[in-house]
Amino acid sequence: MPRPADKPPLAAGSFDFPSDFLWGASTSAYQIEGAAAEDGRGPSIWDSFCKMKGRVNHGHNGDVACDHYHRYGEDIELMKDLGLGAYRFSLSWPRLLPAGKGPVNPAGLDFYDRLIDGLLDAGIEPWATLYHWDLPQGLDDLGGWTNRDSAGWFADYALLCAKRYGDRVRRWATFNEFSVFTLFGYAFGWGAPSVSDRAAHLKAIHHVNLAHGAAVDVLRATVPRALVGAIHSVQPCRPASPAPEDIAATSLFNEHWNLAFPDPQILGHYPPQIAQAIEPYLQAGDMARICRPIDWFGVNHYAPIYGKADPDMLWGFVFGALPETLPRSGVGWPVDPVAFEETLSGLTDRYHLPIYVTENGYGTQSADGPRERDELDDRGRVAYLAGSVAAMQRARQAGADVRGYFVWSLLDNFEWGAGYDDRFGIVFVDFATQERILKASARWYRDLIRGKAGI
Ligand code: IFM
Repeated sequence: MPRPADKPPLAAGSFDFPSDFLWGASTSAYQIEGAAAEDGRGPSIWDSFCKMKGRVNHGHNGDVACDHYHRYGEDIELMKDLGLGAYRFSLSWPRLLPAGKGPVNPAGLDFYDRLIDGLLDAGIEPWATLYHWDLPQGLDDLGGWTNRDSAGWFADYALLCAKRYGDRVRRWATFNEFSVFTLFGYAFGWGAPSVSDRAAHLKAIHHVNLAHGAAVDVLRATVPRALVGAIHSVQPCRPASPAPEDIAATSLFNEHWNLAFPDPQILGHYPPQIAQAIEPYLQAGDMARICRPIDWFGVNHYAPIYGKADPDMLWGFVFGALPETLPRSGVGWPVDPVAFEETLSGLTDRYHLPIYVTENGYGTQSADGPRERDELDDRGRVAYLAGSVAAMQRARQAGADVRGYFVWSLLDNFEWGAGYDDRFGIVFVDFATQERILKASARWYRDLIRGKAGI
């Protein structure tokens, strides 16, 4: 098995993607929209989480973020300038249904009309994600994803979106990164709604799976031409050491991170260790409700995970130390393009669906002040993205059915618990003035899309 360092890089200019390969960028509502208390938007669990002391760096929040709610026109112009074929955004459930269910917010509906129409006018295909972590607080008050009724709430929300936007939006994703928001929100307690409880976590996993299945049915029934998918965070899980306890912990970590959602949704069963634990929450017919045919697999990939045993953690696993030899991104994540290549090939073999890379990107950390300008010459990000595109090309050449790639992210934005310290954008955002400036990576991506950049 060749080690990462032994893989020859592709020669510059050996770029070999078909003309219909889709190049895009992704964002999410809470991370960029701002206007948190404007035009009738209701509170989400992330608004609440940000108010909890010490949970988000510097007490940052998404109240203003990139002010995309007001500046979406300027942002569409940026996308047009970059030559994006598609833009993946998420719809904000609390902006559309302020309490999560019940009365609809007309101003919220109008906002996404304007955004979608603007994208279409610019020749950019809108890809809508129904859920990127911003559960309405009103629903969390009723138990959120731990309440089995959440599947029905989500189906009703999906119906509202499908009816309103289905005439213009063909590409739909039910959820973004199922495993991340359930693990962080209900097991580790590091994200909203900040719970750490086994039963709550298992219920959340199962109900989110049921919600996915219900939404797929709603989308199909309402938008017959819809191409429906789901977006999973897939990162190879490797033990941080050869110790048997680290190997065992990492095997469970892998089931939770990589398999707990796509396996039941596509293969019709939970992975073995989770299947046992989830049994008490299963009702007759549930697996058929979850396993609904979908059209594409969305993969968000960044870096491999190194797992280790930790008896103090809820499930006995936690993130372990990275091998010393592995290069790291500006936020300390491993840089390992071969892991990406293997992930793409592995997904094709396991699920046999067309694949879209719906997130891939590189984080940097910058302090406030003039140092932020260093961000503009983001060579580390260019190298990472070029390495990813080359890995994707190798995977395609080996038979992986990868049809599109969305960089994370179009803009620097609210990076959850890291607040605004961590920047993933190819476009720099000066949060004091809301000025947008193309970084070197944005110019490189534009050239790549035009077929002018080497990888
Ligand atoms: O910013 C997040 C995004 O919301 C989900 N995927 C990972 C990104 C970087 O951490």
